[in-house]
Amino acid sequence: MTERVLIKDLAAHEDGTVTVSGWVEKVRDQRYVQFVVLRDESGAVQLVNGGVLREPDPENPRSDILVPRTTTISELTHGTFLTVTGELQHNERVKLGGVEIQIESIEVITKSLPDNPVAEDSGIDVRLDWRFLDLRRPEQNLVFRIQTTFLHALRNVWVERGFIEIQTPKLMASASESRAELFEVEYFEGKAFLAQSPQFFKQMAQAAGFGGIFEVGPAFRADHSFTSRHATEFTSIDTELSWIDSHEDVMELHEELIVAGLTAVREKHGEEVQKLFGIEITVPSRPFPRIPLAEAKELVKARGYEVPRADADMDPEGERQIAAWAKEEHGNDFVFLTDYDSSIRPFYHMRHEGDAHLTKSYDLIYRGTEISTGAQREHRIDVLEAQARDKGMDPAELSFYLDFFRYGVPPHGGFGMGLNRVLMLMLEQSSIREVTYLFRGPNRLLP
Ligand code: AMO
Repeated sequence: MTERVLIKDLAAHEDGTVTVSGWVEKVRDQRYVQFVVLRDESGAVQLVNGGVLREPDPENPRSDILVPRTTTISELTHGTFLTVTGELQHNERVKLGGVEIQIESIEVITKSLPDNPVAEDSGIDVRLDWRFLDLRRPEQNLVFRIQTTFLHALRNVWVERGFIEIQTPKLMASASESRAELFEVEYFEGKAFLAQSPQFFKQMAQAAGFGGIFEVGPAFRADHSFTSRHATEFTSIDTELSWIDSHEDVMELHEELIVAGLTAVREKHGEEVQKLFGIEITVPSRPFPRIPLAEAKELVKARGYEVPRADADMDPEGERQIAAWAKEEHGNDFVFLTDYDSSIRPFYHMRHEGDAHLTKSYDLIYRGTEISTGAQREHRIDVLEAQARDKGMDPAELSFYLDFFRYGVPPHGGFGMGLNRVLMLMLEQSSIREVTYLFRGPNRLLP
């Protein structure tokens, strides 16, 4: 492979011959000097042709100060991919990184069509149509380096705790969450459904004796909505663990993972995030505030907002209000809403012993938006079957799942967390479209 220097490393590199590769961002073609701004995945640098002293040519007295302009440079189009070798020079007067490269040779690897379809002020739809061009922007590149760091930090926690990573099937014979948001696909002579969550299979790992497990994978929801936080396909971070006493144990693991992820992002990318997004990565202190849903609704009411339906989940404005309360009272961007009413929770959530209307479950709110649902699961088959019937479900349809509970299963619980929502909120972006590699929504299946 060609010895290529990443542009971000040029400032620390000693003067001398270097080779860099990247995309042409700008060409300034002057009478005696040509400038090219070249960008790679790590940064941008100025390339110069001309304006340097050379050995005088006795035949041509002016050649001592002028290097000929080249049409190779004049004709470079935005986005053309080059490899350039030249003389690296540190020069404080160069605004772009304090270095420049005097071009010695240029190799045009691939030319770009001259009209860039993505302009600085292009709207999100144009940017998503041309996502590969949009992703060349340094802040977009940073999003995915942050995602890598965040997931790596989570994996470290799981691996240190001895959790096993699993990959569960995304083609299923039944729904895994609500029937309403289910994608049905043709499956040979029959039909299949796209997995809405690995819920059943992560619980199966508990019956299989895996103990702690995790999965980071796609989840599908036929959600015909166009909000900033819904996609039809998203990345779900899932974990499940055995031997818990209650949903409190799940919340503790959840906190540990969030703090590890944000700490790693802050340490590795904090400065760059400050520079490119103008924001701080903040790490929450533990424990995050916890508040039962019913109390949260009262608190929100006292703040002057009434959640429209008392028997329903918190609505988006309610979530914003409770987040404002958590920030004001506890200085925390995160808050757990706990003990949801069983009428608004799935059949597999365990209910409280003394009060069967309340579940041992929670949602985690980050900066006013739900990022997670978690719970202790019901592991007693008779209770589980009764809860399924209670929800109007036919236990026969769920027999493959219910069988997990007929042969001995430890008490367990877990959570699912939307990766795209976490990134959107962490980086204070207006939509998950900005932080999803390739967004999928009701109107978008391309590229
Ligand atoms: P739930 O349905 O609440 O719970 O989903 C968990 C988390 O997944 C994310 N999410 C979405 N993100 C983007 N677009 C969507 N359409 C979308 N739908 C959900 C959210 C949400 O909080 N099986 C349970 C989890 C569990 O109990 O382990 C479940 O799927 O961030």
